[in-house]
Amino acid sequence: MKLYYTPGTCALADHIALEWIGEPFDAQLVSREERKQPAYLAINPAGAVPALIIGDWILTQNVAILNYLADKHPESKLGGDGTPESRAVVNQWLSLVNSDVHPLFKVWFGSVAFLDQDDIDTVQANTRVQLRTLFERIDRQLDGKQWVTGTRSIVDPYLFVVLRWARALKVDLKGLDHLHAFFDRMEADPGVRKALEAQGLK
Ligand SMILES: N[C@@H](CCC(=O)N[C@@H](CS)C(=O)NCC(=O)O)C(=O)O
Repeated sequence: MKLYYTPGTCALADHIALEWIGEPFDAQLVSREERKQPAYLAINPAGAVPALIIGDWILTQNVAILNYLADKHPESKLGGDGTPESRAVVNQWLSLVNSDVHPLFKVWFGSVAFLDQDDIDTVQANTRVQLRTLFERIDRQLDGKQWVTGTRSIVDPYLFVVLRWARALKVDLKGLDHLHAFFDRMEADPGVRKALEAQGLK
């Protein structure tokens, strides 16, 4: 099994999940430039990471990969406790991170490519507000919990990744103490540390 990643991207979520699961895998670094080259486009025509190769099967899209890993390893309980309800809750929060939080960063970075500075400032200010609102919701969910759904799941590494981005961009996370405590716990987690070190981020 081979995971294609660019350091610090959303592929870090899969990297952490693989460390938690403990199945042997190769981590293959792909640079920004390499993502646009024919060799990588043959793996993922979108030129994006993550991509997971299992034998001669290629799987792309972060939530598909995370769900596949959880389903392949039910003993990890990263997809819930086996009930449809717990699975639905995992997917509910996974969707929030993947479909609501993550795309705001695409807007943030994408704006730089085609807008003038005034418009970039407006877009980014608006994006900060929307991110704050979403992180407030996740902070409330984490009240009294170590993990987003109550037990460790594939949601947590993806949340950790977008939180790293938010902190790097100095999104206002003031007072979101459950979120900060979650981030600190994740940073101290052995599997997370191993993935961060492997990606040269520690
Ligand atoms: N919908 C894709 C998006 C993946 C994605 O946005 N990957 C980013 C890194 S976090 C990337 O490789 N972007 C490069 C590009 O799209 O050109 C997924 O969820 O896997």
